[in-house]
Amino acid sequence: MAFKKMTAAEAARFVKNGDNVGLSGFTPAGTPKAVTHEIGLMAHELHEQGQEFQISLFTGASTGDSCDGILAREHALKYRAPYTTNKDFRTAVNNGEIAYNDINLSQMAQEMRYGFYGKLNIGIMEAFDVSDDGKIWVTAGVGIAPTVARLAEKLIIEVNAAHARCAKGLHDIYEPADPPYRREIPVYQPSDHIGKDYIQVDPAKIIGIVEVNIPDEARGFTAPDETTLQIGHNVAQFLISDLKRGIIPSTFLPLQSGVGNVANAVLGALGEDPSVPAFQMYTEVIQDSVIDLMREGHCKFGSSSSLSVSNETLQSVYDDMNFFKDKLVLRPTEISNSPEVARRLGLIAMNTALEADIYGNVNSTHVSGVKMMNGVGGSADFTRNAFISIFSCPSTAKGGKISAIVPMCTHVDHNEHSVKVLITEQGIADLQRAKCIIENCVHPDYKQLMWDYLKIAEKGQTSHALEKAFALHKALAEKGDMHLAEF
Ligand code: 0RQ
Repeated sequence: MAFKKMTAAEAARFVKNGDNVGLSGFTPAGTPKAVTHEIGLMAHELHEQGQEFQISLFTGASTGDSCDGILAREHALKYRAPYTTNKDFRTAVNNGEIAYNDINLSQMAQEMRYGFYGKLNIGIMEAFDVSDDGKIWVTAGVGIAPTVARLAEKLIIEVNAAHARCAKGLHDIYEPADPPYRREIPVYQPSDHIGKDYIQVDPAKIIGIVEVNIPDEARGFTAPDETTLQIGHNVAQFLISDLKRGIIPSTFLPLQSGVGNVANAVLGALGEDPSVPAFQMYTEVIQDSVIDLMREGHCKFGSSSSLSVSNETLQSVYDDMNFFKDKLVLRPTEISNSPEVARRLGLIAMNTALEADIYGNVNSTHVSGVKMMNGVGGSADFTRNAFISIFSCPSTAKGGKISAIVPMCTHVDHNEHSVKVLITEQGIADLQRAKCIIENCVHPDYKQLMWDYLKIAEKGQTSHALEKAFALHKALAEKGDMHLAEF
């Protein structure tokens, strides 16, 4: 390799106070780990010396503790986009310490190219190989890597030996032209390849290579329980019924699935149900359950921006590349989440709500309307453009003290115009009308409260009693339990 080799600590010193920094990867998959950790340590040192040090950070999606975690704890982040899941980051954002721009993931790369965020001073990429002429092969997640590679003034590459070279050929790197020159994105099937398997950069931009051997910081899932299994079963029932009615074509349609415990359980349930046909996925994250479904033949193909799987699963995929090579493709997020492609392919979008209201508006991000949970992620990219958009969640949270179905959402990420189906462990609400949602999705403990609310609501296209719409949230804030709401 013709490039200068350096330690992660040496590489971190190239990052200066006020810099805009971009990373490869999507979720901890494909995200550099060593240099960002060292940036955190450097921030600590500089702050102890009384010096200012904060950066603005741009990624494909969430990262691991070696990035968002340490940088939040060391007060090294001034601005961050577009999505994170880290607990310490969440605390810092909700304390008002970090300017967090929670934007639709499909828009991140193009907005950087449009110049909305200023110039990109430095890009840090995780790769499993780099050629002397500037070809970079990224690892288990792509995210905004092609745009970071092109826009960054300087590039640092973490070559991570934990990712086997046999992953070559798994990626499909394509960056659309910007308006007014953009043409269609020519993906007509989830398995279509439209680009190259590497990112080409001017090698002169690569200021250093950091050799590491660090596994991904995969998040563990809570094992499916009775509630999430029932939600999964209900989603499967809904899809089978729409197939039988001829609403969903008999060839079936590609599935998109969000992240988290609920999404993981739903996919598992779909795979176990023999009446659900073998399916393809066009999605942004492939979780462990999908890899199992591929081995079992339930999932025929997966297009994603990342393999957000446990390290054991990732290694097993790498070990079995002959089997997986023609069943997986990893794409930049603006392609995996492209609204144009989602609408063309007719995706069945399945995402998760924190709360939903009796009209089908969905809050996926803000607890009680104020505290950020994770972010909207790619859920809106798909929800607005899918063939059918399904949201699911347990009907209650926090041991039953919170009803996930409320009269009015305290924050709306997905509105009634896009959300077509709401599913809890209680049942399925296909038509987004108040009575149907209360009858089918609300937990029995909260049904009477909802009927009482409808009784006092002023009649209209969307009936509401505005002064009482947040009575359940008020009861939760004041008495710790939504059951104690009074109208
Ligand atoms: O809290 O962990 O303290 O117990 O929220 O809830 O039920 O474990 O659900 O892991 O599937 O996450 C919406 C957050 C769901 C996720 C969300 C509490 C609950 C628990 C988590 P604890 P569960 P999941 C593709 C698409 C937006 C991004 C997205 C998400 C915690 O799916 O971030 O979809 N989605 N991206 O107790 C207060 C309520 C609550 C509540 C649940 N009503 N009020 N707390 N909780 N409901 C992927 C990407 O974009 C990368």
